[in-house]
Amino acid sequence: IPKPTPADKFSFGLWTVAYPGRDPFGEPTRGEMDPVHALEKLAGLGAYGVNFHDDDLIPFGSDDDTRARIVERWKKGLADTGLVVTTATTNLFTHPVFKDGGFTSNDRDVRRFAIRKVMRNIDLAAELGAKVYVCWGGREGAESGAAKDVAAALDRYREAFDVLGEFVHDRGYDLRFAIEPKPNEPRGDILLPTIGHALAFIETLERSENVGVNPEVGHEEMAGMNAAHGYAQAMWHDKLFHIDLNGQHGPRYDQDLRFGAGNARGAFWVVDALESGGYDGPVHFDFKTPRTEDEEGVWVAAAACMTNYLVLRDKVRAFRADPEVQEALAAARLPELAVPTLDEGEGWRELEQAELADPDQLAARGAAFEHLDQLALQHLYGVR
Ligand code: 3MF
Ligand code: MG
Ligand code: MG
Ligand code: MG
Repeated sequence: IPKPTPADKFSFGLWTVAYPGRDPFGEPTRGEMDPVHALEKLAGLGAYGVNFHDDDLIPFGSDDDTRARIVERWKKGLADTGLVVTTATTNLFTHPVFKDGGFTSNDRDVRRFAIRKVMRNIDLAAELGAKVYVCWGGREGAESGAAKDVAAALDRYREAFDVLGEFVHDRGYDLRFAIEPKPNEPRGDILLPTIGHALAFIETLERSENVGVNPEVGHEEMAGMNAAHGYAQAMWHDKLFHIDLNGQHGPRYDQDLRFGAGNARGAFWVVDALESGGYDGPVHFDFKTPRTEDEEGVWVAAAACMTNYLVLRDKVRAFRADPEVQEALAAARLPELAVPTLDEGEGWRELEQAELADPDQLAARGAAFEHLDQLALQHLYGVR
């Protein structure tokens, strides 16, 4: 069983390992976790980095002295463990003030408060060396129809990113934003529900080059989407700035299982997409240990996220290197898909005159995809 090392660049949200097991139907089953204890345990397991919401570290409403003390202790914990702050984010969902969202709340005073909350944590993120600032708009949405004017809400969403982009630029921070799409939960319907919605929205921003996406496997699968295809398209747009890996069993509530649990076949293709697409950012996990587990179970699950990534990475590499797979890829015409459809210098006029193949003959050609896919499954199942 492969062992993670910092060179693998695995990172965890502080909120993931510290999740105490609260759900809409039940009280927490585990106690609070000291953030510095989380650093020590994660470093011991071979992780590289951490990511945190402002409120994960500094309880909402802390006075300045408390805040300064917490930050100093956190910095010492980072120095002692060698963990890197890869990413930071803002909690714009827990406090009741955000019940109708942060950037898109109908209440203008809430929106102003939300942007300031983000600015304050960006200052801390930059100080700690984070390179990506994640924005998950979990409360930006609605449960009912007329309550949200989607066009006006998107105007306000854009306004927030434009002013925050200006803030980062004027402060001279080396920090990029990554929007995290999610279809629903905790709102009935969340704005920017998929990778595609987010990518289209980003193009409307003033500093769009500084904004990408942070897709989460489970969020895509909740919407019935193919997560690997989503990651691949985000990379095609040069917009895959960060990733949230976890596990999910199809369209249902957000399970946040450890990576590799849930849709194992989907996880294989996610790792393949990331590896073959050249993703080189932190390999970040956003999972929640089920509330059946005690703290021991939390570390089992955290370690398993990394183990499962490494196992799948070995499997996708073996799959890609397998000579029979290469033959099967050729038989399935993958190299041909990489060839432009029109010849060099050819345009629609030449195509209009060109001699075409006979459609009945084309239709008779088998695609040979089943053999290729079976080879992939045999690698996944460990029989090749
Ligand atoms: C919720 C999430 C969030 C985001 C986090 C980072 C609490 O489903 O995935 O986790 O990942 O807010 O921005
Ligand atoms: Mg999530
Ligand atoms: Mg999730
Ligand atoms: Mg997430």
